[in-house]
Amino acid sequence: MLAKNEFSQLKSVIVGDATGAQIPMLDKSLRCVNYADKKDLKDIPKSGLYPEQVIDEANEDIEIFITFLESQNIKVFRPEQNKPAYYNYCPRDVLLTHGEQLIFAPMSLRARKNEHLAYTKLFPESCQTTMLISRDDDLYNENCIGNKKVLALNETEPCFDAANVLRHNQDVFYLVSNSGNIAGADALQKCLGPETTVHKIENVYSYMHIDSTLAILRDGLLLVNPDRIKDKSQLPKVLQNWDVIFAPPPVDIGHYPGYCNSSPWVSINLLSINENLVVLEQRQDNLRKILESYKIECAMLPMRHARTLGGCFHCITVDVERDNV
Ligand code: DAV
Repeated sequence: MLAKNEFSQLKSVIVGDATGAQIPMLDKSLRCVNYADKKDLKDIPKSGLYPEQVIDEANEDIEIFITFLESQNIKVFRPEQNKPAYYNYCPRDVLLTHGEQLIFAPMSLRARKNEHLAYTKLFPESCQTTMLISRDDDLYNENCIGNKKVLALNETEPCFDAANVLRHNQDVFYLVSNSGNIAGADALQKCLGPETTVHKIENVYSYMHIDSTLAILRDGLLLVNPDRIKDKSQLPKVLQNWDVIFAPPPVDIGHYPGYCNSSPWVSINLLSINENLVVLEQRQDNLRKILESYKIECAMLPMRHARTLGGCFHCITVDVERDNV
């Protein structure tokens, strides 16, 4: 049984790899999905490998994280080493586990269309669904550039990154944003079947992914980004009676000059080992104190390039197996 929530005891996990991480050639998908906030082309980094220092330091931090996971008796899988067209740093963007299913998402960037191949050999083929799409030019809406009210993706075909999704057993939450359209939520609903409900979250955050906006800590307890969610009424109905922790202001861990793939709110991009233990970036002491007051212990580990590469402990993992309850 594959993981179907974000917090039951973790048994096995995929951890990403920064090796070979690169900025792909600028095309319409990259322009609209990753850089809608950059009006000026000169603010977009040139294509090519990330600086060696970034890759080496990210991999050093990943090794520390893996040592920690193994000390908790968690089995760790790694992406198959290939020459990624983008990167294998964030498996969370690529694949979604839910019960019997492992779904390779129809990802928003053209450069990521083969990224799932780094993971296909890890699992029996029988549980894998690959959602293929064309990513024609008409999928992307350049009016999103400089305008958060216009999303990067049209509705011409289903498109989403798996990191636009959080799971809570039979309820699945899907952020409609530059990296996930409504057609994508509908296609995911079809794929998961009638016993699971995909709840769309709209008009909350226009850019990439759900996991710097919300974290599900346990049944009935949610961590939210107060910059994006001010009030429970913005949440799907099934979450409105949950306890909500409004995250404290993030400690900005900075990024390598000229390379930035995420806001300081990657601070809440945590991985739950179980309901009482999460992994946080080591500088997020304010968040640690609040979580401890809810009896959630925090393993504080380094992830120096979380902002540079666009992912902290949630993004750089996929929880493959958890003790599902
Ligand atoms: O808040 O800038 C982080 C992306 C996480 N995959 C943000 C989005």
